[in-house]
Amino acid sequence: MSGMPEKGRAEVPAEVDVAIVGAGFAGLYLLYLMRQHGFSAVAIEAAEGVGGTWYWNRYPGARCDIESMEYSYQFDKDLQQEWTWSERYAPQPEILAYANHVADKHDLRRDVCFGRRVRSATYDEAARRWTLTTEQGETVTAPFCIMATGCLSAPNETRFDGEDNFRGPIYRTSLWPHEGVNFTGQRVAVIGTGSSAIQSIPEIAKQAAALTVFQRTPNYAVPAWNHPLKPDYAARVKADYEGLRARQRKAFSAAAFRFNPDAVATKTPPDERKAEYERRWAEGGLGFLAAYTDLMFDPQANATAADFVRAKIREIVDDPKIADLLCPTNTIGCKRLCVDTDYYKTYNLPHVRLVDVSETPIRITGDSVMAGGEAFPADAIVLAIGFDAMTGALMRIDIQGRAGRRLAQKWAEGPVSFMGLAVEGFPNLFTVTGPGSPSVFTNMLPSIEQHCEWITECLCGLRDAGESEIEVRPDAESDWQAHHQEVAGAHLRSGCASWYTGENIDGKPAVFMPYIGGFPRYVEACEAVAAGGYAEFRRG
Ligand code: FAD
Ligand code: N01
Repeated sequence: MSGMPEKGRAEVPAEVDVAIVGAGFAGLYLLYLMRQHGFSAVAIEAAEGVGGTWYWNRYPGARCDIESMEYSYQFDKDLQQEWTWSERYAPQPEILAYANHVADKHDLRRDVCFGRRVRSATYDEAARRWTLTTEQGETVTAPFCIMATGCLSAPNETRFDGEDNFRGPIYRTSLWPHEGVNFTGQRVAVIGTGSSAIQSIPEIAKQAAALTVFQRTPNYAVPAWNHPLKPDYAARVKADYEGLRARQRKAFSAAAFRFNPDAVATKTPPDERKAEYERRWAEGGLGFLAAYTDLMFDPQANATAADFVRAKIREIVDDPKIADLLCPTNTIGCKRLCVDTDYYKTYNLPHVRLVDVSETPIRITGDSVMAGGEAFPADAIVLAIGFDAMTGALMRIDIQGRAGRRLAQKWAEGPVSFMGLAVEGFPNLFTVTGPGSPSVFTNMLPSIEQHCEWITECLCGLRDAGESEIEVRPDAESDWQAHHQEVAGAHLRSGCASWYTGENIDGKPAVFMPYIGGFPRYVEACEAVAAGGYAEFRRG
């Protein structure tokens, strides 16, 4: 089922109550909620199937790095009980199968128009309606529009000098061929060393005759220790799924990592601290950074964790020069921490090479990748160069709000929004996990569910009040923006160039985009807005 075009709604309807863009986990849940609450809705999706991230990112080794029992919907309690995850971290095909299962179970596909990319969305102030137009020229109008377009769905479109001359195939991890790729016997070049590269490199190395990895900046990775999920563990979780979900809700990142709420790295004796890092390393996963409360606030504390991981890299990698190259020097956790399976070990293989491109840009010729004046022959190239994150998918749609004002103009200096949910000047438009919300700093499934439910409640409230328009007030938006930037300033995560700041994309303004105040604090703020009758919004 996962690779096949799926049957959806054949025609884009002329009118609905709610027009949704995207049919990933957010779009699917929105469709479900709209139906439950008596709104007609359609989701317009560029892909030929549901699943979003998990539809597009089919590269070898792709899997989640939030444990599968947690990286799942909680709105359907039966689904929670009936679905069986096979591994601690579910592989991409299984997550895609899960998205398809949800779509089938709730008969959602009949309201998804697949294979249509929304090109523009325009608000008609007099009619109080949005008109969405697809690349094929179809249109749908609706009083409300919800962008469920994803934080990591717009591939980085950087073009390398000479790319068009290359005679072999060039693959992108974010647009991987559905039929898969067999690299057996080939010389493969991988560009990038972020999470996608770190997951795919060990798998590609298993097939390729020669693998050359081009690294601009090394990344920290902690082991996944992925394993088949033990049935008794799954049964224990299922016996008290509500308990796990409650722990998630209270957790900073909406994932039930083992937090040490009172532990401070700089006040812990070095031996004890090392023992704690060893325990976390042995457990595996992103919970490594939950060891101490000061790790992401105090550079000295952070350095203790960074030193520990660097020592591990040096232990694993045989060649000290390669180990040096692989050791990051920046703050650990500043860029997204990666979770790996045999990543560092892969560099001990005789047919795997690491090339430092931190000083010289890459150039591509007919049969090679050039770096530092040297040619590295390749039969195939894999671009693992990431995404135009958080704003990319939105900015690729020509969104025009009140008085023809464009979102691209409003966000020319970086995104400004109210809690990543609404934007002043764009009435009746909502964004799911938009910039200014915790989104990518959390287990995304609970964040997505929380946004979809908040938006639904808001729409129901409007309908009950006989109102047809809602728009966030400028002062509420700027207050949130100020709070968002203030919180960011205190956090080490905002201190380096990354896709969180947009600096991975040439010309993109450097603004720290996701909200780093934590999931519980954010949810509380959202609930206060609803409880206060949406005083932050103009309604009518
Ligand atoms: P998406 O899944 O991105 O779906 C958005 C959909 O909108 C896409 O299908 C896209 O085609 C469609 N779309 C966008 N623009 C248009 C348009 N103009 N017209 C029509 N359709 C459009 N998060 C975690 O919490 N844990 C993880 O372990 C994790 N692993 C990840 C691994 C990878 C490789 C990546 C890339 C991301 C990962 N994420 C993870 C983040 C992941 O994106 C979210 O968890 C989640 O899948 C997002 O769901 P979504 O529905 O919001 O967006
Ligand atoms: O992208 P990235 P990603 N020349 O931006 C390099 C999620 N995710 O797809 O760091 C040379 O992290 C770039 O170098 P630099 C997760 O949230 C999760 O890997 O900019 N190199 C970097 O090394 C993640 O954070 C999983 O110097 C160039 C790499 O390409 C997010 O998605 C798996 C270059 C891009 O890394 C994005 O991850 C996958 C150039 N011109 C993704 N341009 C899980 O494990 C870019 N690079 C769950």
